[in-house]
Amino acid sequence: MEQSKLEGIVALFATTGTVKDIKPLGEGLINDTYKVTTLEDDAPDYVLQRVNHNVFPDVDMVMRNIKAVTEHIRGKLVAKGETDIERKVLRFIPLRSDPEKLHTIVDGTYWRLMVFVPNAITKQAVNPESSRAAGRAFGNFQAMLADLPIELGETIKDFHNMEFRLQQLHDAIEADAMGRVKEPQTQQILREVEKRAFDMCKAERMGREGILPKRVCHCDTKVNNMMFDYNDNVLCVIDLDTVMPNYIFSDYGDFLRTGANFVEEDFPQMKQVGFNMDIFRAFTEGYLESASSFLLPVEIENLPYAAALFPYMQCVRFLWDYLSGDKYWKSQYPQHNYIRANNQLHLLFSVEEHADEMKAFIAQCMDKIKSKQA
Ligand code: GN1
Ligand code: MG
Repeated sequence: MEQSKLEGIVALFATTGTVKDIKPLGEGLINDTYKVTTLEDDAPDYVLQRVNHNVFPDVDMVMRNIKAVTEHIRGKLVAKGETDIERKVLRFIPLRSDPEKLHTIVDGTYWRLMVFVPNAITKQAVNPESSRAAGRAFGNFQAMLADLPIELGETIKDFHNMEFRLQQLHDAIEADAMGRVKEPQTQQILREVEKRAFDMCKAERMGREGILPKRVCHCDTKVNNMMFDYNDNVLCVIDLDTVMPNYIFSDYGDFLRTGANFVEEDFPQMKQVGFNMDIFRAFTEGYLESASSFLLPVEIENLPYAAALFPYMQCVRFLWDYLSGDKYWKSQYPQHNYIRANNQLHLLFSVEEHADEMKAFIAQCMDKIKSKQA
């Protein structure tokens, strides 16, 4: 997009400083992101973002959620006497024309502006140390939001609803838009998916029975959705569009799906796909340290289920996109979404092999936490 047009959009927000330049930032596939650099040393730099309203149809709801969440977290940090708050929670800039509003619409596209977190980095991969920090940070994020006084909106309806994702897959099989259903490779994955379908929908059943609560979750707890300082400490959680009420399994499971896979989610050599127990142990320890204070026994008991659910769900979602014609995830070659689905299935196999070990480790962590409290 032209520089002058971007500058025009930035000018609608109540910024300080003079814009020096605006350049594309990051590799996000969903929103378009730019870094806005200012001339003055005492003025912050900013991040300008066009929100993809095909993926997030109700941008007003997204921004209402984000406002509630960031203000609540800021309040908690202030109350705790935290220093360096500007690096520990995102700050969105209101419009000059309306201090209550955090986004604007230009030619039918949606834009928002936030302060650029200085001296911070994102990571694509983690080691046990940063996984422990990430576990603590996501547990803390949920803990800080546990007493949010308003109910957040569901910015993508049924986003992590396993029954809905299976229905979507079944509809895609029925339609068979690409003629891919009959492929032996597709059939092989489908057999594995169907075998586990009932068990994997356990969360929805427990929800209906009233024994599993929804809480405020991040719902996209990928490694690269956190900012770290140069010493591997987590500063803050970013990419807040999907923050919504969900089962806590979302945040626990999706981190492990991305962080504990030995390879990237589209790596094509299935032999190298696998679940890294060192990452699992470190993340789980960190997460339980900050989240065990509010988690129910049913949530803790089912963490190994969560670790399996997310590779399974992502396998179903990638296969759905493969069968429907690769419309949701950008694919670089015709089999890309199939490879992604197969990769996630192999990750699931590996998680399943570690089920007993995970259970024992979680019990051990809880014993340690309880004996510290006693
Ligand atoms: C999408 O945009 P990104 O990469 O943060 C997707 C996640 C998937 C992920 C798989 C809104 O996340 O749910 O796990 O791709 N986000 C949305 O790579 O669908
Ligand atoms: Mg992201």
